[in-house]
Amino acid sequence: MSSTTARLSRRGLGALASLPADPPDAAGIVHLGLGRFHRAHQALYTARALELEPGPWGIVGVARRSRGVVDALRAQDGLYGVLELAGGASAALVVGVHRELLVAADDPLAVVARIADAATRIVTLTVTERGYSARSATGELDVAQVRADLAGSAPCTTIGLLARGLQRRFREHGEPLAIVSCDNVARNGEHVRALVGGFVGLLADADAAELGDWIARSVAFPSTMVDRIVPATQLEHRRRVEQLLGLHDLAPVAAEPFGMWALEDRFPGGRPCWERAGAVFSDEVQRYEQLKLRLLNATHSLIAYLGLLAGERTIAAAIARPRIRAAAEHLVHAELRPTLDAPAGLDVARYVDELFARFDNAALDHRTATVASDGSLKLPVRITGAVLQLCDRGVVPRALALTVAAFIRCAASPDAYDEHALGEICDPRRGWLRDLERRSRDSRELVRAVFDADVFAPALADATAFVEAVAELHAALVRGGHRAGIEAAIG
Ligand code: CS2
Repeated sequence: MSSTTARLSRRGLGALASLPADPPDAAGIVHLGLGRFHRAHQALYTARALELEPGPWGIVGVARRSRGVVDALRAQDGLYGVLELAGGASAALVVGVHRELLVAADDPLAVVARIADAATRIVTLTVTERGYSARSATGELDVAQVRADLAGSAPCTTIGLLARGLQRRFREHGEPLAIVSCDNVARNGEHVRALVGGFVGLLADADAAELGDWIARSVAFPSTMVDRIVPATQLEHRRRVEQLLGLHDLAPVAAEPFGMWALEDRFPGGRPCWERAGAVFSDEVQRYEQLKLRLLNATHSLIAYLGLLAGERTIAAAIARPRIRAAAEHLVHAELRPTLDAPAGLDVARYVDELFARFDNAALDHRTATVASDGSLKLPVRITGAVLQLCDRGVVPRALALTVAAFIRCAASPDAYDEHALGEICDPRRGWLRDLERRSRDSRELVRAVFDADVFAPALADATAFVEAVAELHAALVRGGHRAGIEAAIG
């Protein structure tokens, strides 16, 4: 990349247009989690909506810890490029919808103050499955993770920041607010409501009960389904953005052209006209969410784990292997589709065709190790409902069992795939899984121990036939790698 190219900035934009054209003059939205997904999804929907209908909706972007992205965006007047990659074609646009940028770890009380500010009407979140301080098996608040926030005044967890921000809001003026999770968590609105409620219920403050009542009356937690594949930004993506913009961008994001956002329309303080930017307001968000978490995310996980075992670095390369494709198609058509109630008007067959074309998008360079990371938090959300539904009908879903077996194989066994070439999987349970594998005599013992721990819901541990299928398929993966696993699962 050329070091002589001018830096992206409002002044340097020249003939390039940014979206929206004018910098936001108010900040009605606080967003926690300034990662790539936010920048390529809600921030872009907001920028497009503002372009079509101006309003008091700039974003205060809050990174949890990462000073890098905040420094980069500050240096560029909040601007960044979004690179859309469609097969051979690519296009870049400049987005500038952030009005202020903060790092929560450096200045938690400023974040609390912004959430409490009467001008803030919406708080959105993309903090990943990890960011909710919840137990994966039950979804309940993991009190150990928020203990310091319960005791102190400068919170360091998302739930602590939200609860302390609401407390101050309640004490200062009591204006209503919407808190909107945009993470891949089932019934994400309800989930955050319960976690914030759990935190407030443990506060020792004299007004804690009144605060709880006020939250019930004045804070909405609409559920949402978010969708857009946003890979880690690779050097090639950066080069392309620089070529297309003619400016050097320190914080570009690359994304597929596809995007989808379904939300419940409960915004007591108002909202941008996101529907004009393509979002869908619906009473069937749970159906959208289920469809997406199962068809896209569960299948993504299967492709990622089998891909690692097959030595593939990217999702597109993994799904290009006929056996892996067959396993993914079996999972989608034979196991997941029969568990879904599609939202009215959504053509599932078309969605699935488009889904496989999205997985095939090689320009994204979407890494298998990225999708495979945090499986101990992702898989419970992605597979549990479908497995239980199918087991209730007397069917043992073998491709879902293969997904879990391949996760355990990749995360627990140091020799399962070439970490050096393909990248390490990050997972909060990785050390524990490795230790468990060392101590287990065989696949059966290992898999049983995983289900008996608090990773998956207890109901899954009771689905004996499913657990046995996972153990059998894990043994096949150990014996003959991904081929033997797929063969044993679907023939
Ligand atoms: C992926 C998701 O990394 C993963 O686990 O399955 O990030 C996926 O790309 C998005 O949910 C797509 O909307």
